Amino acid sequence: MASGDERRVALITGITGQDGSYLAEFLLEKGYDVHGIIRRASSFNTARIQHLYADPKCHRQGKMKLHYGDMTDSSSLIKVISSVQPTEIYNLAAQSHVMVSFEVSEYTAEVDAVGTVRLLDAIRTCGLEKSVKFYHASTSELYGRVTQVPQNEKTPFYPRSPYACAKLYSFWIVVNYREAYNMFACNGILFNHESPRRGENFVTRKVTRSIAKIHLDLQDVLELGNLDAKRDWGHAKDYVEAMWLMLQQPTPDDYVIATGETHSVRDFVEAAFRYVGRTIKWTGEGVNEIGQDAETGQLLVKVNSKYFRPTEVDVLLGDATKAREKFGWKPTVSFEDLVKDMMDSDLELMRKNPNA
Ligand code: NDP
Ligand code: GDR
Repeated sequence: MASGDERRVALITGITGQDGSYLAEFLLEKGYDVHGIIRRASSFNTARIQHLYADPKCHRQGKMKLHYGDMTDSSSLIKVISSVQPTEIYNLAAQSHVMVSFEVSEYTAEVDAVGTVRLLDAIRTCGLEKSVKFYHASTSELYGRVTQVPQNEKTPFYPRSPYACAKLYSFWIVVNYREAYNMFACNGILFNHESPRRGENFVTRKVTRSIAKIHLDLQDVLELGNLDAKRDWGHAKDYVEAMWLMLQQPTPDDYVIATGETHSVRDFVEAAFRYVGRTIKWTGEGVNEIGQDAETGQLLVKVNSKYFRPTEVDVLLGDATKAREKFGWKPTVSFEDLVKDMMDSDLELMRKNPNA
């Protein structure tokens, strides 16, 4: 595509995921034609974008189109890129669960590491490397065993999981293709971001789902792993805007996106219980720790060693000064409001469908 192309055509890998769904909404709102790559699955995997697909403005007028493909299949990536001729590509597809990456380490590397270079090479095969703008979903997990708090773009990496090792490769291949082929390619080093659309087995969503169920007498106890891990949790809606902003800058670069606040898993649990009017009293230590209702003594939280990771990331706290100074990005949703948004959504979900 010639430079000076005025079309606004985005291709999103991972469009069915938490971030992909918010990003698709955001780009459609901005007037983009949005294309997404979806995987074949034995049951529907488009729940998060169903509302967009059903919207006549998006689907029937051709503003949003889905294409089958897979990050492990170069030919599908080439076919989609060649037919869509995107002006921006957002690479969000990944096996994104850190704990699961210890179980399926080779597959995680295939998708999260080799998948990225497949996609970059597909862009080159289609002759779009001079025109397309490329965003890659990098991660605070790269900081792993913490050497510096807070973490910024200059903090050394020390990955602590097969997921983080795969994402480390992707980070550097994006930098390398930027330097080698002059591609407009950016890494967004995003710290944890959550929402009512967060996958059910990430800790925040697991907590809000379980507490909603406990509140409605649909579940007895919440079982968790390491309560002392600390994360810098923001809202996914804020973070997809940062992805887009990176691609609107005059030159490509890598940016940390974070709130600049950190909270432990324990803090999150306490805040979510507080939202439904309960205070937790903790007793015991390590795998023997429990959380009880401070008034009634009811057992509410148990630690289960099966949720502990072989190697843990203890504390993440991001410094997003560069993104703020370069393009004015800052988070709009506080920790308490994030908890509220997720709790409200899960309470409503469980009231409507107790088996959810
Ligand atoms: P999700 O797990 O919600 O979504 C992942 C997406 O990738 C899904 O659409 C999934 O499809 C797709 N996918 C997985 N494997 C493949 C494959 N082999 N081929 C094609 N598509 C595939 O992740 P998030 O939305 O939370 O995160 C988006 C990206 O950002 C990921 O790369 C993640 O690693 C990264 N990231 C996330 C952070 C966060 O806090 N959320 C922080 C930093 C980085 P399906 O629906 O079919 O499973
Ligand atoms: P994380 O998110 O590993 O930071 O990766 P997750 O929510 O899975 O874990 C956060 C912390 O909570 C602790 N924890 C538990 N985690 C889960 N999933 N389930 C539990 O029962 C539990 N109990 C305690 C974990 O040990 C950990 O310390 C997320 C993903 O979105 C990645 O794709 C992304 O790159 C990073 O965030 C930034």
